[in-house]
Amino acid sequence: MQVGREKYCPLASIVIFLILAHIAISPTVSAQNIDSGWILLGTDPDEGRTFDLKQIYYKVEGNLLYIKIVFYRQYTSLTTFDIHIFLDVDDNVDTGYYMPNRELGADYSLYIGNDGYYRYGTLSFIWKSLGRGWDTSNPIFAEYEYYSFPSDTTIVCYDLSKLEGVGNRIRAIFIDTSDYPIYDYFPETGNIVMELIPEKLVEAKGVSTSGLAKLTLEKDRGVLKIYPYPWLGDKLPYEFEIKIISITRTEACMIINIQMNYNIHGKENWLPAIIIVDLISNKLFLIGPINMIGNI
Ligand SMILES: [Ca+2]
Ligand SMILES: [Ca+2]
Repeated sequence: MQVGREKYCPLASIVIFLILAHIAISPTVSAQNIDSGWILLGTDPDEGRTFDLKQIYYKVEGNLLYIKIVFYRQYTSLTTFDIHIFLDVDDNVDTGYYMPNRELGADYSLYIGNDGYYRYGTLSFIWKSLGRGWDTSNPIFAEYEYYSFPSDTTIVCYDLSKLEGVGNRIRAIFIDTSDYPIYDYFPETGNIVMELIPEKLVEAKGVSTSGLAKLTLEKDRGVLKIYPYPWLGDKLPYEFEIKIISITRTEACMIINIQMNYNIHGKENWLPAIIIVDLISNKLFLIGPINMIGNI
């Protein structure tokens, strides 16, 4: 495929400056916005334990991971229930605390209830894995915690940027240890996955330096279509493949480093580019071999 020669657009640097300035002054979303957006990880049967895991939910907002646990029976104090959650944040069984038969290498463990109350006077905390043991000298604390007496629900929220090695998904095992030594596990076997990045990342329509543009990004790849002849509608677009290299998320924006196949005469020619998604104004900016401004 042949494409026209692109000119470097100095507007791009101005756009980056304006976006970064905007990000710096954007207010953050309240961490206490806990009423919507939950994803149900699963429902566990009532196995007759004192509280007993019933439903586990999670959601991701920017760098914040929320976890909500619902019991079959209500608790009336923090000293009576005790939840342990093992988190494989790099999705790599070879790093962290190895859990046999679970295909899980737990890089962190999250404690909710009795352990938090007695050790730190909090609802919850996280310890990092040292391989065989845990780094008890550097606990990580929640950004937001919810409990109530009596209640069948508890919520914790952690800043993922405080954890090392976080990738696109977290594998986890939830254990209600309140009836020690008889445990209630979720899931019963294997592990459960919390996806941090949705399958469909973002879609935008707008204008580029070569015509109308449509950008579609999935979790690790995407495509940019340029329509140089608007009178043909969506016919005969130029298509550029995209590989997603890294995604940095905040409450206000996503900064996505990509490689774009700027193919000339049918030869592969991968070049770096950057996409900035302004989540406040729902605008998208692509700065690379082809520039684009669009609405998401
Ligand atoms: Ca259960
Ligand atoms: Ca791991």
